[in-house]
Amino acid sequence: MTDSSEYTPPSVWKWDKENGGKFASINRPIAGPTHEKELPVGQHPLQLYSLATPNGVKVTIMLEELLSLGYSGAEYDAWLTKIGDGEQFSSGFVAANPNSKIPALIDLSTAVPTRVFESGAILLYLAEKFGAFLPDDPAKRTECISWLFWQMSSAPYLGGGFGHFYAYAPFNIEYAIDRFAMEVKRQLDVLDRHLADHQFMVDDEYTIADMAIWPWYGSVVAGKIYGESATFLEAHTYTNVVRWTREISERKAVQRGRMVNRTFGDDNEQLHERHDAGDFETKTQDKLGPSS
Ligand SMILES: N[C@@H](CCC(=O)N[C@@H](CS)C(=O)NCC(=O)O)C(=O)O
Repeated sequence: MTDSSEYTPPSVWKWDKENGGKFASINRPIAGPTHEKELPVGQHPLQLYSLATPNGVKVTIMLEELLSLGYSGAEYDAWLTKIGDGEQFSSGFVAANPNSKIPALIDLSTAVPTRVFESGAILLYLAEKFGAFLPDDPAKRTECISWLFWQMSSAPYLGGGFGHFYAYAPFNIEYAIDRFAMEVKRQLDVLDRHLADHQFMVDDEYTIADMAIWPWYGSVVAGKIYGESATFLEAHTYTNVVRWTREISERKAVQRGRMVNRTFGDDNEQLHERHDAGDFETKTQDKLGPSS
């Protein structure tokens, strides 16, 4: 590996397994399983295989929101997928998601089990299955889906672009950080202008669009991801995003959802696996101890 200013690409790219990047041990240029292992299956209709990254949290928030509305069919087992250990490359996980990324959902309540992958697709699937958090009115529904797709296509610039080069790359590349900081600030401004006269992404209706956007952009303005990035991006200046972030953070289902499959942060906020609503009271890491 060389400093970016010295690098001339060869005519054909070759895989350098030791490229020094934070995720070098799991990144590969090929798909498919690396080992045979079935996924565990619990008692509930919905089986979730995930981790509490922003993409994972979208789904656990949705499930907790559905349960808080009384949809018992949304009961779920949340199994921890340790992506740092390559668990997303097991044969069972690849059968659930050929893209080997969390989150992956299997719905056992259908005649034949239904697999759903891609967090946006999972939100849409659950919203349609339960008839919740997706407006019925055609214009509002379209607005909701537009914002959902906006998030899915925009966040890779925030995570894989800005976050990677600002916080994870083995050395700082000014060009890359500049390029992606500019784009993330533009995206924050898109949200800020919209939220100036909308309580939520779709008027005053809290929907799957908020659940998709909050874990990423709410984390930035709350200073929860990528080190000092909130200061670097002057996140506090996006006051409407800050207001919306705070409002969503106060929801009980959101507070529960962000704890599920969480393996970092305070022990009392880490619920590695969730198999029952009571687990929030009895199975967080502060209750189980560090080795569990
Ligand atoms: N577009 C996908 C992205 C999912 C994704 O990137 N998941 C990451 C964690 S946030 C992952 O599983 N990474 C493991 C890997 O890349 O091997 C979604 O929204 O579901």
